[in-house]
Amino acid sequence: MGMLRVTGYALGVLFLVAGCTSATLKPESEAPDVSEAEPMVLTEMPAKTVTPAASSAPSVPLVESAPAAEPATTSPATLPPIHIRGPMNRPEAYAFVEEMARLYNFDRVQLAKLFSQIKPRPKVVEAISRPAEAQPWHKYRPRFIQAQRIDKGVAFWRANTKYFDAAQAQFGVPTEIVAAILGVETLYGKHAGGFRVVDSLATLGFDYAPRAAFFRKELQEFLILSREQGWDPRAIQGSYAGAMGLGQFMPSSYRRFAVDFDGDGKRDLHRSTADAIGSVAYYLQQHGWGAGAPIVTQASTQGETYTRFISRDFKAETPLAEMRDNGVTWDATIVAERAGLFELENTGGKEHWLGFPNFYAITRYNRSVLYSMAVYELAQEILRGNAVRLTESN
Ligand SMILES: [Ca+2]
Repeated sequence: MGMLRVTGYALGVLFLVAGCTSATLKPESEAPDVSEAEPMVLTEMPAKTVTPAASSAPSVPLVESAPAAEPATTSPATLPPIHIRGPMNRPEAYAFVEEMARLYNFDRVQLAKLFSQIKPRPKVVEAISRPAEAQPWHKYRPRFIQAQRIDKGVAFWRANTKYFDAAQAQFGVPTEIVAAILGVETLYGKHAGGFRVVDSLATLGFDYAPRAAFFRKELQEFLILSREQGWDPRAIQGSYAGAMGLGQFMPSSYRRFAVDFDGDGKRDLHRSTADAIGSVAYYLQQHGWGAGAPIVTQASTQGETYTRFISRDFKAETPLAEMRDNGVTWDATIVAERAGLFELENTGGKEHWLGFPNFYAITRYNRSVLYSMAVYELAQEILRGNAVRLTESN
């Protein structure tokens, strides 16, 4: 989740660069014609077709290093060969499909058809290689703390009060925080991403070595999620990194944290605003959000020993007494036991801030203090904007 979206403009470019190689690597005479128009809902194989390997293969070989053998030799002898056409006709893709069949009982012939329709997108590798979080705070901040995002946030709050109130009551997460996350992620659903999730995840899983294991795991999760939800996996869109819906949930998070908050029996983060609101609140609660607890506050520092608390990997685990003993001071009215210290490069120079466990919970959404700070500040602006509207309407 997080900054995982690009403009629709980029999409046209990607179609042009997609898949124009390796069409002739495999004999195609036995492969059935692949129709993109034909509906595809992933099905589970009857249990008896599962090979004995299923019960003894807990470890999942997801890393790029070991090249898989040709499909004819990886397929158990009792199963007919499968054929993947087009750019995904490569050993790692065959190995992935066989593994999905073995571990999760997918129909390998059906998955081979799906893989024949995957269009790798080299642009998503470029996009993920230059994250917004590489900027200093004073350049990052204006991307999200803007009048349009604040005004739309206030309107979004007022249009969905019923669900925000219910989410706050049930999960303890304030409305403005949930609204700000949806605002930062997708401008309240306006920019939920125009990439086919299966294309993005396959591209990153097979052609982006630094995080190949992560994205192959997400591709697995996406296929399982598609089967659980009854989706045609080719019809699901998301960000260039495979994040879906108003709150930009990655497939694994969708499976674990999406909730049906409007009671229609479906967990629909693409179309249901209520489900998105409830799911973001539930996600934060499950990552340690404490109702009414502090989030973040600016601090002052003296001396040098406080620098030991600053690390790239933010955690809110240092006892505040220890902070105080090392020259850190802050708003004395705040009641908390532990926090993490981080720095922001602002226009006036370096600032120090204390993030509490609730701030840490926001970083579980996107592991960046810049991201979490943007969420916090946008939330405060939405809160103020809503208060003004309430005053005006009375
Ligand atoms: Ca629902």
